[in-house]
Amino acid sequence: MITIAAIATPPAQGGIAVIRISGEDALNVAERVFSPASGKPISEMRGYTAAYGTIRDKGTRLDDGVLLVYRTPHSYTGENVAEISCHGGVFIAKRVLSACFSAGAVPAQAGEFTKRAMLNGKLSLTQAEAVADIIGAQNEQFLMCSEAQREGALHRRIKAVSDEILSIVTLIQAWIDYPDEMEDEFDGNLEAGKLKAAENELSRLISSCGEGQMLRDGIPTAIVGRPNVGKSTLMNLLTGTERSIVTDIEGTTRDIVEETVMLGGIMLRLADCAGIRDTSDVVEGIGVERMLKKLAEASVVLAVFDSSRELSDDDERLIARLDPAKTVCVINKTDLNEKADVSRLSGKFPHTVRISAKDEASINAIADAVAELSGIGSLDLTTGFIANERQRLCACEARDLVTQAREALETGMTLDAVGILCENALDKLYELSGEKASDTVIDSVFKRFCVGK
Ligand SMILES: Nc1nc2c(ncn2[C@@H]2O[C@H](COP(=O)(O)OP(=O)(O)OP(=O)(O)O)[C@@H](O)[C@H]2O)c(=O)[nH]1
Ligand SMILES: [Mg+2]
Repeated sequence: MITIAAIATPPAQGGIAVIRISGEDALNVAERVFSPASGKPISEMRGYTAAYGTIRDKGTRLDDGVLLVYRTPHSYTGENVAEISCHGGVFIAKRVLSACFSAGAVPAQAGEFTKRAMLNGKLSLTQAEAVADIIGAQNEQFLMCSEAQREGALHRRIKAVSDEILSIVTLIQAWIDYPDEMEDEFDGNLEAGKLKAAENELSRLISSCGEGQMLRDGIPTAIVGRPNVGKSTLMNLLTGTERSIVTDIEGTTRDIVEETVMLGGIMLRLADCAGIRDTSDVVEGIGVERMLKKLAEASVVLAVFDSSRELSDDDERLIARLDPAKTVCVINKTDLNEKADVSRLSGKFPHTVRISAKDEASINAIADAVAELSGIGSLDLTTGFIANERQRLCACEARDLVTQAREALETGMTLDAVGILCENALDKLYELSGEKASDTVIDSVFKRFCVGK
C-alpha cells in the first residue's frame, strides 16, 4: 500500500513530537529524511531498533532526533513503519512531516494507521473501535474495559456465537444437499437449544451497552428535594467547589447546575436542580419543570430531605414520584435536632444515608450508597461489552434473526427458511466484527479517530 505519514503526537508544544510513516516504502522515505549518526544504512537496521541521527529536508538540516524501525509484519499497522522523534515543537514537527512528503510519503487520513492494522488482520473492527475508546477514556474503569476490548474481549464473545451459528448453517446445508448420506436424524430440539443459547448471549451483550455508556460518559445523577434541604450544599461537597450558590433563602437554585465528578472511582454527571414545590413564580416554575425532566432522565437520584424539619406536602409529592430502585435517600442536616419522620423514609428507600452536607466525611457515605445502588463498582466489563451504537444495532438485528430462526425451527418451517435466517444473522455478526463490514461502515468508524492514529 502507498506510504503514508502523519504527526502522531498532539499539535502542541511538548518534550518530543513523533512523525509516523507506514507502508511498503516507509524505510526508504526514512532513509531520505534521516541520517543515523553511526553511518549505518537504515535498510540494514533490524525491526524494533533505534538510531540517533540528523533529520534533513533535501540536504537542509532540520533537527536531531531518534528513528525507530519496525519491519512488516511486526508493527502496529502490519507494514514497514518508521517513527521519527524530533523536538516537540508544532512548527518543527510540521517541517519534518513535510520533509517526509517530499521524500515520497502522502498525508495519512484520520485513523488510517489503525485502519491499515485492521485490513492487515492485526485487529478486528471492534478492537480498532476500542483503540479510539482508550484514547478518549476519562476514568480508570472505562480505560480497563477498553483495554480488555482492544485485547479482543468482545471479539471473542462474538466469534463464539458466530462459530456456533455457522456450525448450525453447515449442518442444515448438509441436510438439504445430502439428506441420504446423513448418519443421525436431524435433531431440531438440539439445534433450537443452541440457537436459544446464542440469543441469550447476544441479549447479555446488548444489555452491557448501557453499563459501558455509563462508565464512559458518567452516570446521569440528579440531586432533587424541596427548597432549602441542602441540595446545593451537597453538590458543592461532592464537586469540592463552590459550584452552586448556597443561601438559607428557599428557591435559591433556579436553573440546573451541572458538573462531572469522580466519586469512589465512579464517574457521575451531577445535576443540582431547583427545589420541588408549588410556585406561582414563573422563573422558579420553569426550574421545577427542568428538574422533573432531569429526574426522569437520571439513572441515579440523590433525593435530599431535611431531617431538622417535618416532612412537608412538597416532600410527599416528591416521594410519590421517586423510584426507590434508582434513588439514594439522603437524610441531611443530621447535625441539627431531628424532627422529620426518618424511619418512614428509610422504610420506603432501601438505599438511605444520614449525613450532614457540611461535613466532608459524608462523601464516603454517598459514594458507598451510589456504588451499591448502581452496581457499577462490582461490574466486570473486562469480559467484553457492546461499546457503541453501531455495535448495538448489529447485535440487536443478529439477535432478532436468531430468534426468528429458532421459532422457524420450532414451528416446523422448512430447513431452507431456517438456514437463510441463520445466514442473515451471521452476516450481521460479521458486520459487527468487521469481517464483512462495508467500506461505508469502516470509513465511518475511522472518522472518529485523529490523524496519526
Ligand atoms: N446545619 C446544617 N445546615 C445545612 C446543611 N446542609 C445545608 N445547610 C444549610 O441549609 C441552607 C440551604 O442550603 P442549600 O444547599 O442552598 O439548599 P438547596 O436545597 O440547594 O435550596 P434551593 O436551591 O433553594 O432549593 C443553607 O443555609 C445551608 O448552609 C447541613 O447538613 N446542616
Ligand atoms: Mg440550591
